[in-house]
Amino acid sequence: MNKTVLITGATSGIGKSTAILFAANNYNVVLCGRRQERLNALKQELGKETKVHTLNFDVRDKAAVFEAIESLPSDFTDIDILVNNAGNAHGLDTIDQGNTDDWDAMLDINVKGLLYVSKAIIPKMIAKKAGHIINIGSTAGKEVYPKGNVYCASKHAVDAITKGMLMDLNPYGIRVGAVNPGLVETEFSKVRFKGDEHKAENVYKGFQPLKPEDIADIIYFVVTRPYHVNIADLIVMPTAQASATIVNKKV
Ligand code: NDP
Ligand code: 8X3
Repeated sequence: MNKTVLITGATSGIGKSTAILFAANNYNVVLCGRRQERLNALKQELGKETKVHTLNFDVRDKAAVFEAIESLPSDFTDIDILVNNAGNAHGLDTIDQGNTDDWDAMLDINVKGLLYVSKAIIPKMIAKKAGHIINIGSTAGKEVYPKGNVYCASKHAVDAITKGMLMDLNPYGIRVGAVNPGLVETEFSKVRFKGDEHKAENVYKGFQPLKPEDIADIIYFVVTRPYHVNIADLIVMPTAQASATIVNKKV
């Protein structure tokens, strides 16, 4: 029987590439996000290859998260793999200049949203004593960079939550790990800079950033190791990047 993967933030970037790769490998896929047109389009595309279900909810909305997971049709309730990927940076400001709505968004989406989705799915994994949770952290969860303050805090929280999940779910044979990317060219910077395409493009100029497909490949690798192998933590950066602030740009 095909395994089922639920991916949050599947309408764009890393989540979308991950959905495409898992569908191509015959996993049943649950696509989550808020942009319905994108969910529909991806369902149409991937539905040619595998079973696909879409869930439209905002991870910040606790009730909506639980309702959405409860609404899964029987073909999709048995979730083998959860990819907690939904998230973004909002703004890039010094702590004194930071916008409190941006702070709320980052902590509510990247931290609390990840917790709500996990809380809705973990009991099902505990009941069957099986499952695999991949949290998408960041190099921003391993180090702090200027003006990154609250985004870095949110990803440090993901790092801590991943470690806690690993410990707490250990008795049930559930695998838990984080994939922590450096600079990946997605809509991430467009969201961070509130639609300013010029600022967003500049982030990835002068070097070869990671592509979302690179991260999807790694997630797929992590998931397809033999059961006794759990990749608990993994950092991946473009070759041109050595840390959050050291990028070998040729411009
Ligand atoms: P994108 O902006 O391309 O994708 C973000 C995804 O998250 C979208 O599918 C979006 O869907 C979803 N999302 C955002 N907010 C919400 C919300 N409130 N409720 C539900 N879904 C939401 O960025 P990436 O693919 O780059 O980001 C994916 C993850 O990777 C994030 O956790 C990010 O922090 C992390 N990351 C990214 C890096 C990068 O350089 N790009 C590096 C390291 C980590 P929709 O808008 O339809 O809801
Ligand atoms: C995304 C990578 O360096 O923009 O998490 O914070 S960075």
